Amino acid sequence: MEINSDRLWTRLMALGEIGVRDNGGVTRFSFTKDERRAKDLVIAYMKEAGLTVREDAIGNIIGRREGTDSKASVILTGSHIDTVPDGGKFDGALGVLSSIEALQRMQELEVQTIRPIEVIAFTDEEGSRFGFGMIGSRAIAGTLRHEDLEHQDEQHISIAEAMRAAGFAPERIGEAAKPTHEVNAYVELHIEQGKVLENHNQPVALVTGIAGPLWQQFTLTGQAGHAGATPMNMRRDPMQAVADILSYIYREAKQFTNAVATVGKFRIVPGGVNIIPGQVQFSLDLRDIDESARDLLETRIGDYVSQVCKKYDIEFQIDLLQRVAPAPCSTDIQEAIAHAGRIAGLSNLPYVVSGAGHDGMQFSSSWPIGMIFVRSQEGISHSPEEWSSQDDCGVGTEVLYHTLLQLANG
Ligand code: HGY
Ligand code: MN
Ligand code: MN
Repeated sequence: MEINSDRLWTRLMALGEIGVRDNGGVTRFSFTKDERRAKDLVIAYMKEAGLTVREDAIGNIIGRREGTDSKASVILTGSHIDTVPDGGKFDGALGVLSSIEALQRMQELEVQTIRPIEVIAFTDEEGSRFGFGMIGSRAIAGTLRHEDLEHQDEQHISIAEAMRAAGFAPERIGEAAKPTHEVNAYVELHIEQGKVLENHNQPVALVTGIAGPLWQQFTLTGQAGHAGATPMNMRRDPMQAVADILSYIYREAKQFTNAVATVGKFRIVPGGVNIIPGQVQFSLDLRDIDESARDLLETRIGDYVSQVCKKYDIEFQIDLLQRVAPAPCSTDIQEAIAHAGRIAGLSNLPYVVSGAGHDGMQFSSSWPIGMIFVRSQEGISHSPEEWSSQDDCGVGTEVLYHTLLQLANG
């Protein structure tokens, strides 16, 4: 094995300690002190790897290794180091640290590549704090709009305000964009976050495509009232509508082959045991690798919400938080990953569709993208129990190393 899996593992565990909570979950939201500490640790690792390091206008950390042809377009790799609330140590972090490890080994083995390679730790892939994600990769793709920075967190702080407080100038986000001709390809190593690899008893897979997430926020408003003194037939209780809507969402999503629907955030106002809710707010995350199927499910849910709210005399509002198209992975890069797998001693890597979203989706219309998956224990992720073995992380990084060599010399 070319890569140093002990060093990779030590770094993974060290990064995983930043933002860790009593229950073992990791919480590192963008533009917070914990994220800054994590970024500074990643910068130190990039420097140890001999990379030239810079932080761009949106806070992406970029470590660059030069190639022999200074005019050649760059190979990008990396992932994110922000997390969901109470997340794991591997989601995103493994992609950043495995990329650094691969480049550090090239440096130590004095391996030259024609193309330069850049490792990027993208800002805010998860969207956990502001409900709008992948802002670092959107900025690199040149698709992040100034109005996107108006999304607010639960303390009503906008992305732009949080950026300013962290020392960034929101008006300069355009400077982070990479012109399409400057980039040759993007490849990312990530944990699978599902059970396909475990079911195949395989450590590594290659990804054929990434399902597109659609995030909405529903706000239903009725009339708050006394829980004891208000007869059932004299209420405008939004919770009664929500009860019908939630069972419709789960029933309808199951009619589709690959669609998934998740209600992950829920808020009741004013929120008291003896108060009929005045307002109920909930999030909806819809995904499918088939965009038309996902959008059909979205339409059906919207129509149903309208009918139910009419029935219970409830006002409703549906806010779009983010809509990301599903992204195909390049077949050339898939072949390079399959070849790298054989070099690493893995024949017949399983082909997997990613249900989870990733930064590479922001690039799929600008340059070819590819992804390598590493097995997740019991398919668990976005949880303190998220885990991948050192061996699997090592062999995944070995596959990334040989993939990067092929792409950077192609
Ligand atoms: O939501 C996702 O799929 C990813 O974890 N951001
Ligand atoms: Mn995630
Ligand atoms: Mn991730």
